[in-house]
Amino acid sequence: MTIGITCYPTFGGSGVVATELGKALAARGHTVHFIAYALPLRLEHVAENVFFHEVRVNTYPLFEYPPYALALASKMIDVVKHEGLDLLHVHYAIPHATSAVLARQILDASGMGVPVVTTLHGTDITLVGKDPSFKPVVEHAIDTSDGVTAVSDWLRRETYASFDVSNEIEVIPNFIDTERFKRQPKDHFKQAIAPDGERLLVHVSNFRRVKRARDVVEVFARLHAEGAWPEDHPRHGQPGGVKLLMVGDGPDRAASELAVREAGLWSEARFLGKQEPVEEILSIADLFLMPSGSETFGLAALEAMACGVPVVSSDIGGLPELNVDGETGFLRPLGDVAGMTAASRQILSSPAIQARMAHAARQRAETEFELDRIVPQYEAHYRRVMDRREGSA
Ligand code: GMT
Repeated sequence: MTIGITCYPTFGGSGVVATELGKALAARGHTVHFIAYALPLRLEHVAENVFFHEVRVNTYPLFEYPPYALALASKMIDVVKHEGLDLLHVHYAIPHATSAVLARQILDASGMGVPVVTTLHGTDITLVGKDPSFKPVVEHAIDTSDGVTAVSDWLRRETYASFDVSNEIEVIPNFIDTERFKRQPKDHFKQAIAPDGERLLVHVSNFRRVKRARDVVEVFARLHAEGAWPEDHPRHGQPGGVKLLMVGDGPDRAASELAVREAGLWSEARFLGKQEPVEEILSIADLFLMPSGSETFGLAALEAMACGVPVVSSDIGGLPELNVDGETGFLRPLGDVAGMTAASRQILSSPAIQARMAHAARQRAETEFELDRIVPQYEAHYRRVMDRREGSA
């Protein structure tokens, strides 16, 4: 197949999923054309069957708001016509799905229309899309897409509950390359960060409010005060025993740093900023914290699990479909910092529990979310959508 993929190239999990999907499809012999306003971040390697088409929006004094959605639709039309695309797959409904159905409508007039698959990821449904300034347009884009997928069953249900749509939505979860994301021997790195055998708490996010990074700091401060040395450590029962690594950057980073300083724990924590490859950091982690206020799937937690790291997360959104309470980590109610602290201490202070959950986390990533298991679900979805459209022509 020759597939066009549109995504946000620089921010967020939807861009990562779209880019990794495109790379995986190319590795399976398909030709992939990325259409976006910048080169997707993880599209670092050149391949003979992967192409990138940049969408440029001309500025004009009249345009206080450059019409990106229209420039994108025009570029889609151009790529469909000249590269012979079989299908357009857009990630994140706003405005990508609308641009794609517009492009298809224009191409249909000359018999060149291709099916449009829309994948719903997150705030396109849970936040931004619900706003009255977008809602009717999002509903139209979902209902007129030829295929719609959502990254969790929770997101599927939420879409039906919040929007007046009737199109079928197939759940295809996020996926992970377990060859890349696996625990690597990084003992020297761990020794440098935690020289006295402290346990390592890791958080990876874009530090938007919704990630609740300050809850991470609060859990860390409580653990530190109450002591999180493992039960086989000579200092078990004393304060300390835990270090914090904060990975990523965004609006809440400064406030989180301040909270660490105010807690007097600056020497026990490190804010590393944006990091690639994150799997090297996850390889020295003992626990991953994701106290998010909203999370349709939780790709960062899946990356941690693939690296054999148990997860303590909130129990909202799609997280219970990923993190199994008492097995791969613990789920606690949103904002329950005390509960998350107790759950974290249970894992960090018992080497046996930590090892059992680390193993279960890796197993779950491998058996349920491995790339080779999920990518064929997209291929099958594409085939169904193409057959349906051919049948109705
Ligand atoms: O919607 C967002 O806040 C960002 C969004 C994105 O499109 O990058 O992230 C979402 O998509 C990821 C990939 O499907 C999911 O793993 C994340 O859970 C989800 N983020 C939120 O729901 C906050």
